[in-house]
Amino acid sequence: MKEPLFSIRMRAARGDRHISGAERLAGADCLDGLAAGMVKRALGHPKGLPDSISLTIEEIDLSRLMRIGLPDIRTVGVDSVAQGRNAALAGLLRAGISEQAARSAMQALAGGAAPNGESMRGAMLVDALDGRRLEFDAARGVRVSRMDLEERAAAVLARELQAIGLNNTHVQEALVLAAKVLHAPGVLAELCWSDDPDYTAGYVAAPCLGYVRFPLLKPRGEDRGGRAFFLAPGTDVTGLYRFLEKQAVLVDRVGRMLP
Ligand code: PML
Ligand code: MG
Ligand code: MG
Ligand code: MG
Repeated sequence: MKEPLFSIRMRAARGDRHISGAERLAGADCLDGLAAGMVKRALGHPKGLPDSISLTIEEIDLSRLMRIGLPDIRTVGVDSVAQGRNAALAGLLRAGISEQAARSAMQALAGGAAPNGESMRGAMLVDALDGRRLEFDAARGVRVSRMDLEERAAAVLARELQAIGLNNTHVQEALVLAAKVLHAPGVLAELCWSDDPDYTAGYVAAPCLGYVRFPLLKPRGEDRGGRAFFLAPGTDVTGLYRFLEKQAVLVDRVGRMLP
């Protein structure tokens, strides 16, 4: 990527309802095209028309850029939402999350984890043992920011996802986000299902599991969804916010596509 490197990010909302967000890292010559694409994406979102779209562009300190790889990716076929959620629960238990914490996070995602009963802008933070919510602001949560795929890795990923019929923006972006989250200090696992009404898939990611997808974690038409990051008890939450929101991360290699 060309230097200097910039973080460009978009957030779209209608009132206190989160509509859409996007994150990229890019050289100056790409910023106008990316900005136009992000505005178009915000205006065409299935959650409806936003009444505000924020775009932020900031130069990255390259001396502090961190390079990481993507987790391995696997899809577990399920026939129903109940089966999908049970399989996701089993994955979280294998990753060392307590049943109480896993169930309460799922219940929160299903019921709208923000105080207004809708999806949060960012992710919830959940104590992996007792299930307590640890984010500082329950409407906002923590937004994972300042990460992207390096160009060569993006080309390899697109080719490999294409071969298994999964080359879409949801999967690509979720993989990059999960990669950063799995490198965050104190995070033991992540649970996500989409807040987009027409996208029913989600995943559990953990260092011991990789990125495990479930095609059905919520009913079609449902727009409540989001992310929960499970934290080892005693995690420095302020430090974790700093890492997730501020540390620039470039993903420069892909994981394996597992059967
Ligand atoms: C989102 O884009 O709203 C999150 C999508 C999570 C699942 C992506 C996948 O299909 O692996
Ligand atoms: Mg999104
Ligand atoms: Mg995540
Ligand atoms: Mg979404």
